[in-house]
Amino acid sequence: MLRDDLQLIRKRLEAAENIAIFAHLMPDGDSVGSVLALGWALEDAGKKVQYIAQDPIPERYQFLFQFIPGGKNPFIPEPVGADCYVTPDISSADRAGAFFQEHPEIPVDICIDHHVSNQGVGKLNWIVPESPAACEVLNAILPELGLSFSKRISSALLCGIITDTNSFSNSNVCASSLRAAADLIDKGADIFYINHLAYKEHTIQEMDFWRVGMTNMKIDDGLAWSVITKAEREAMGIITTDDPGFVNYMGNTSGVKVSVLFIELDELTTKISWRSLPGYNVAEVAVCFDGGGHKAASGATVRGQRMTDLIPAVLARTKEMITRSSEQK
Ligand SMILES: [Mn+2]
Repeated sequence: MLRDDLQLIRKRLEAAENIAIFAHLMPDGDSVGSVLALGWALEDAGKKVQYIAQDPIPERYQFLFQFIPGGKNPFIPEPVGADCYVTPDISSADRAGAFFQEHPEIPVDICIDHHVSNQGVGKLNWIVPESPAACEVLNAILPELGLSFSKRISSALLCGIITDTNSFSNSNVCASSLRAAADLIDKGADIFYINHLAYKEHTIQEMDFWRVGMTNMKIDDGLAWSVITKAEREAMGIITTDDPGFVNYMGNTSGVKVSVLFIELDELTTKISWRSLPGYNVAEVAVCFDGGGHKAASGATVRGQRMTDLIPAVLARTKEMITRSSEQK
């Protein structure tokens, strides 16, 4: 990746008039934050922007909509008549939803990302795998794209950095993340407020999710894992398929190197999340199940198998990685 690529991205954005920016499926704080921040910066530069999300925006990130006049959710499921397609925080085109499969004639023009598994989703790509958040990547390049900051842009970027780093506690947090956060505070972002709403605060239903997750949790030789079934989610009245941070919490158990959470979405679809301590690469396990992500935080959505059939295979692969990595130490 050359610095020149940023100039090409800048020129492509400058040439566009109507830009569609995609959140990923099951959007998280980094996805919502990066889409809104880039969109708002482009609107400030006079562009028409379409905010695209196939899945609903979780309520915890909707506080960012207060920065929109009228406070209305700007996300729509599909773009209409855009002339430039941008995917921040998206490691493969299908993570944007069905749109690019249904419209093979439409390319992703620009991808700005931080996933190590990203092979280059866009015609133009700016991928910084060592960065803990797409919002941190965007924070670093906005000036070079000829775009400027505002209070709301800074707030959206800080939301993404806080949520993707678990409030600056992940192993991938580096000095640059803290410098980025400090700059964003200087530019008007309220760190207490954003941290509280986007990260710390949990609904009663989410607390229920943790309670059921704790009840189902098993600890097995450096591995903590748990399951939330569809029936349990329905009994709790949980509509979203989001994990409200429980997989991270399991990883705080003494002696645990890797935590895995299985969420049954329906009879034949399971969402898997992995978290790990440094030295244990869960991305390589996630890839075996058509997932992806980072060394310390990965995910996969497996279709066509019952969760009960899938769990032993996932645990075996994960344990194999733990054993191999422990031997290398
Ligand atoms: Mn991200």
